[in-house]
This record gives sequence, C-alpha cells and structure tokens, in this order.
Amino acid sequence: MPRLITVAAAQLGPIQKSESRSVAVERMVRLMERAHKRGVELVVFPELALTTFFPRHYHRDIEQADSWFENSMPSNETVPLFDAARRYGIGFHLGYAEIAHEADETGAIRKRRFNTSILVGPEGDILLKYRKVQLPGHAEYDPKRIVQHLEKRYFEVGNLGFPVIRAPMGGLDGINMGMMICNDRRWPEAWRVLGLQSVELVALGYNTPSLNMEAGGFEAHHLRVFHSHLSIQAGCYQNACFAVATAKAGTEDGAELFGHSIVVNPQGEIVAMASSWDDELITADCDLDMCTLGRTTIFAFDKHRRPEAYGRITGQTGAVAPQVWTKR
Ligand code: ING
Repeated sequence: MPRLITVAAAQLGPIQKSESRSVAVERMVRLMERAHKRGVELVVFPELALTTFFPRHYHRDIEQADSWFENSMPSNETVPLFDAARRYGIGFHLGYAEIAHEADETGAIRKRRFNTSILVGPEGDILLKYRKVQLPGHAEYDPKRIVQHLEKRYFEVGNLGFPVIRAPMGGLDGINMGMMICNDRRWPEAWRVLGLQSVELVALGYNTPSLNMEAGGFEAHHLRVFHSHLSIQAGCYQNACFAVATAKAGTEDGAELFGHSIVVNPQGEIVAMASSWDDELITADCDLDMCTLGRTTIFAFDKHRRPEAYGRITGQTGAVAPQVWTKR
C-alpha cells in the first residue's frame, strides 16, 4: 500500500503594513477551504504569514516592533486556522513572529523573539515547532540599502535545532516531518541535519525580495528564483525527501517579493509550481515511498558518509585561506 499524502503550498499574495491579521487569516481559511475541496491533507503557509514582512521596516526601539509578534499560539486572531484544521481534518504549517518568555543560556527568564514555524495536526495539535537559525540581513539601519532586511535586529537565532517528528498526517499513521524557514534553504547543513533524522517531508515558508536589496553587486533578476529553486531541489535530492516551499509574494508597501512556490520530490523534480504572485493553492500527491530509493542507494548515509572528513563543517564558522603551493 503506497504511503500517499496530498499536500498544498498555500501561497499568499502581499500583506500591506496597514492590513490586520484577521484579513490575512480570513484569506488563509479560504485557501484551506479550497484545499479541502481538492482532498488536500497538509497545507503549508509562508514564513511570517500573518503580517507584512516587517523586517523591512526600521524601529529604533525593538519593543516598537512587538505588535508584529504573537504572544501565544493559537492567538485570538489565529484560532480560526485551528478551527478550520479540525473542521476539514487538514494539517497545516504556519510561519509567524513569536514572543516567548523563557530561560536563555544563562538560565535567566526573559522576553525572547524568534522567527518561528509550527506544524499543526488535523485535530489542531501543535506537533512540532521550529525557530529560524539562518537569519540573513543585518541588525542596524543600513542607509546604503534599497530596502532594510532587519531579521538580525528583531529575532534571536533559533534555539531548537532542526527537529524532525514522526506524527500522523492525512490518512497515514506516521510521516517524518521537519521544517526550515526561508534563508535556511540556502544552507546545505540545514537540509542534512533533517536528512540525518530520516525526514520525508520538509515544510518551508519564505519571503524573498525579487531584487537584490544590498546593491552589493549585480545579480540578474532571473537568478533570484533560480537560486531559490536550486537550493530546494538540491536539498530534496541530496536528502531523499519531499519539500513544500511556500512564498508570500507580490508588492508590500512598494517592496516586491517573488512567488514561484513549489513542491519538490526526492528526485529533485519540481512537481508543482505557482504561476501568480497572489493567493494561490498548488497541490501534489506525494508518494513517500519515493524517499526509499535515494536513501538506500546514493544517499545511504550509513554506508557512504565519512564524518571524520567533515570536521570543518562544525569546527569552523568562516572560511580560512588555503595552503599555498610552492615549487620544491
Ligand atoms: N529572505 C531572503 C532569503 O534568504 C535573501 C533573504 C534573499 C538572502 C536573497 C540572500 C539572497 O530568501 C529571508 N526572509 O530569509
């Protein structure tokens, strides 16, 4: 009996700075309703799906940014998503900005801010939480930039690692699911940590500017989408897993985010792709047994990996200069 699950990337169009969470949540419930009609069993929403991509806006006092965060999950505004999950028997992934009051590495309880995502089961249980590790951008206002990207200002580095959970989803009694968020997809380390936990399905949301905001050098526009797809396709192929990658897209207060949400299979093939930069549902049937081929042949980690040769990957942060050849 094939282990089939029908998934959807529920891409969102723009959310303007002035738009309320309830408007976004209403759009998301509509997408879940459409997903239900198509027999979808897991819906993946984008990163920071409840609000505009607020790290593009500078707040001198970071407490002024707290209105972009959720102090609880579910919060009053997000309860309709959990109700829809139970009503339709659909699981979902949600990206949001999280405020948590918890101990830090010194043991002190304090207010902490993370770029977070959760996986919710068809009965409304939160199955897994992840906090974004690879935070791009910068912490201080950068006058050179066309648009700010202040994730390092508003969020701490995630402290939950890259977890994978095996939990019931759709008609299956267990699927190995993991998450990453946006910039994480560009780092092979993130994919491999999930792969080393036998992940079968990676849910990831993203908010990616369609233009290079750093003005740090020419990058042809078409490469923005190419690099996003390349990262996800490589991650799936090299770890024999599926991924559902969902964009928040369109122009938010003049700043453009690209769409091109995709579902990718363990062969690295794009099996579905969004064509608009607005609210759009793309769906795919995933036969999880497709993970077996890669995992038992080319990427049979236990047979082929050589951790003793990979020490630099966790032993080093930045690159060092290489040895210099000299003629003997
Ligand atoms: N956004 C972008 C991303 O990694 C980015 C930032 C874009 C970094 C392009 C480098 C190149 O997709 C978020 N939110 O991480």
